[in-house]
Amino acid sequence: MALSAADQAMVRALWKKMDTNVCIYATEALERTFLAFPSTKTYFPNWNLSTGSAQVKVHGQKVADALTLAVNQLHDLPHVLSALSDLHAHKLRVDPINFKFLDHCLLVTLARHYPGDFSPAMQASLDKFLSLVTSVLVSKYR
Ligand code: HNI
Repeated sequence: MALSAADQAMVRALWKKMDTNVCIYATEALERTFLAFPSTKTYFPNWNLSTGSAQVKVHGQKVADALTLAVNQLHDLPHVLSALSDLHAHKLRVDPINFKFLDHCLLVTLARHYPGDFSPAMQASLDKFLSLVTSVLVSKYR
């Protein structure tokens, strides 16, 4: 589903507020995902996935950068995320259900850190944004 102008404004406003902290929250979301949905850990064999892990932090930075890129190029997500889409579908073969788990944990993390901004409308806009990113990342499965 495409984001309305109001959705885009909501998402951009929160991203602006987060500034360079996006990586901290992406890392927390990954930590939550591994704890709340342990089956997600199978995609990272041999990693240290415990809370505070340096490996997860490095990965959180990569996920954060990808999401920030998406926020900055909302009009062109299929193009912007094309390589990541190939990676997750063809190489990593991440089952699409896992994206819902991570998206959920991203929402929980942002709600926790920005309670004053997390109105129902903000939640809906972020949910649409994450669903849109997910739909692109899983678009190449066949
Ligand atoms: Ni994902 C690698 C972004 C969801 C499993 N992932 C990446 C990279 C980015 C990225 C960026 C690094 C690519 C590179 O090094 O070239 N991943 C994203 C985004 C989402 C997402 C934006 C959704 C919001 N990834 C998921 C999910 C899983 C997942 C839900 C599985 C549970 N990703 C991986 C794995 C790798 C990965 C596994 C490879 C890690 C490595 O370095 O070996």
